Formats: sequence, C-alpha cells, structure tokens
Amino acid sequence: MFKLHGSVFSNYYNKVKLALLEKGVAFDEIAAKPSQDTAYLVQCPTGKIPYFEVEAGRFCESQAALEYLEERYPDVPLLPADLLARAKVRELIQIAEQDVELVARRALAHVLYGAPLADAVKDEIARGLDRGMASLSRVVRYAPWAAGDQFTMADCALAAHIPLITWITKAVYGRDWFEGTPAADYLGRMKQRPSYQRVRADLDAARAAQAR
Ligand SMILES: N[C@@H](CCC(=O)N[C@@H](CS)C(=O)NCC(=O)O)C(=O)O
Repeated sequence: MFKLHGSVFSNYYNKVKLALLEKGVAFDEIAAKPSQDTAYLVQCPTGKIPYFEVEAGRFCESQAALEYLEERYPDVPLLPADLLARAKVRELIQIAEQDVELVARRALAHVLYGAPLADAVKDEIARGLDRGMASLSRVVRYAPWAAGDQFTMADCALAAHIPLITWITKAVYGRDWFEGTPAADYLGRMKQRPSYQRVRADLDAARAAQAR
C-alpha cells in the first residue's frame, strides 16, 4: 500500500493525493511534520513534507512521486502518450513550481507567523511573481485542463498550488496574482472532480478541527 506522509495543509502533499485519487490507487495517509531532527531526516532526506513509503522503501519530492505513480500504475495515465506533449506537461509543472510557487513561498512565513518581510524583499518577490506568472501564461492552457484537452499531472500540481499562491499574494499585496487569468474558472472545473472535492473536504475538516 502506498503511504503518504505529511499533512493536508501542504500543497505538495495534496498534489500527490490528487494523483493517487485520480488514478484510483489505494493509499494510507500518515500525519507528519517537517523537521530537521536526525530521526526524521532518516525518513525524509530534506526534512520536508510530504514523503512516501512503498513496499520497497521510502522517498520524497512530490514530482518523483507523480512519476513513480505514472510508471507503477499506468492504467489511468496522467501524462499524454505523445513524447513532446509529456515533456510539455513536465515543463508546465516545473515553471509553476520553480518560477511561481517557490517565489510566493518566500513570503509564507510572513503570512503564517508574521515573520519580518523587508520592503526590498517584498518588491523582489513581486517582480519574481510577475516574471513567473508571465512564463506560466505562455505554457498553461486551461482548455479545459492545464495542458490542454487531457487531464494530466499538471492539473494535480496546479490545482494544489493556485489556492496557496492566491492566499499568499492576497495577504501580502492585497491582490491575487491569478486575478484576470482563467484560473478561477479552471478551479471551478476542478471542483467538479471527486479527487479535488475529497482534497478540499479533508482540508476543510482539518481547518475546522484546528479551530476547535
Ligand atoms: N520540492 C518539495 C517541496 C515540499 C515542500 O516545500 N514542503 C513544505 C510543506 S508544503 C515543507 O515541508 N516545508 C518545510 C521546510 O521547508 O522545511 C516537493 O515537491 O515535495
């Protein structure tokens, strides 16, 4: 059984959970927190979440998990058959994560815990987001899915990352960097899918439990 370690609050965890649900792969969810303690680093070399446990061993990095699932469970493909189209899906994911999500993430500690965010850094993040979003706009299709007519692993990534990026940018800058893009309609389509409904319901339940 595939074991997903981490937290429903993590967008990278939800990216993998979406792929598992879309593929219909049975999995266990096991709560874990990021940690640089030696005991945790033995489980997950980066000390982050999520990490994964399969019969043969453990590994981390959400994209490695999506590639593992694609090879291990090919019956419901999350990559197109065409080789270039497969490369384009991976390109889209990498741009979304490296050039947008990771840039917005620089302000996450500020949003979550009020960590200091100097004006110069805030401006630098805004410039990075403008550039990353421009790059993303050149590859994302939203027609109807992120990479075009086929639902792919890029949708598992984008649907997990967009809400976080929206939340961070609204909190820090008072505006959503996805405003004016087709992302809202796209998330509306994602909301029709049982996989996304489950991920959002689990997140809402965890938020409610936390508020109690
Ligand atoms: N590249 C990693 C990113 C994972 C990641 O950034 N996880 C966050 C939670 S969403 C984390 O554990 N942060 C704690 C830290 O950076 O120490 C992946 O794709 O799995």
